[in-house]
Amino acid sequence: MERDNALAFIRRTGDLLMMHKFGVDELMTKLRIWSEEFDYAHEHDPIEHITSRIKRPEAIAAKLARRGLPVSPESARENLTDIAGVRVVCPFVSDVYLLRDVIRQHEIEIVQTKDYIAEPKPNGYRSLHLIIKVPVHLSDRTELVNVELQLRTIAMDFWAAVEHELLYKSGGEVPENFAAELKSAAETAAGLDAQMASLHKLSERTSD
Ligand code: 0O2
Repeated sequence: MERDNALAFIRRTGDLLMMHKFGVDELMTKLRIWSEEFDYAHEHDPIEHITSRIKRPEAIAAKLARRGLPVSPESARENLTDIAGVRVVCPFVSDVYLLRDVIRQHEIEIVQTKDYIAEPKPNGYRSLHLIIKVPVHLSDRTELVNVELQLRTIAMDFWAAVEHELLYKSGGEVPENFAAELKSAAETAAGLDAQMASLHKLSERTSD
């Protein structure tokens, strides 16, 4: 995209970005309430930590251009579902699905589910990805905002963060057995999750 068009696009994305920021704010509030409530009522907090990001206008424009779509805020609203992203990191795999069920219970529409825990990506990446419609209550109307919610365990998050760092640093040039080593590390992380789940069950039984 030439420079003038890029600048015009960035100037026109204000409303779009603000609405997605509100979507993230609403979802973060809900998640923080559930976190405190579970901790208080069940003595177990299913949320270890939460992060969020709003896609930068340059990244939005680049993604639309890559897909051969019109580069405009209207096109971004219509075609992209990951402008707002929230990542929830949980102690246990069971917490990931517990939070998914809480979302369902609240009748927050889940428009897409990618369960990379049940079916990891070929490189070993594991996480549960949901695209949800978060209601944002404005002063005169309610808008539904798409948010990409990624739910994963601490072990999955550790693997994903390091894999991202390694691939980013290597600029795509990776040694021959790199992919196999990374996949093996992902399997080790999955093993750790399974071990932690057993310990969790054991500790629940002993505290009954
Ligand atoms: P960022 O900066 O995290 O947003 P799509 O986004 O729909 O065009 P895709 O791959 O079908 O593409 O979406 P998917 O599978 O839901 O994954 C999107 C996001 O998941 C990525 O966002 C990453 O955050 C994360 N992700 C997916 N696969 C991997 C992986 O192999 N390794 C790591 N570390 N993260 C992954 P973005 O847009 O890449 O970046």
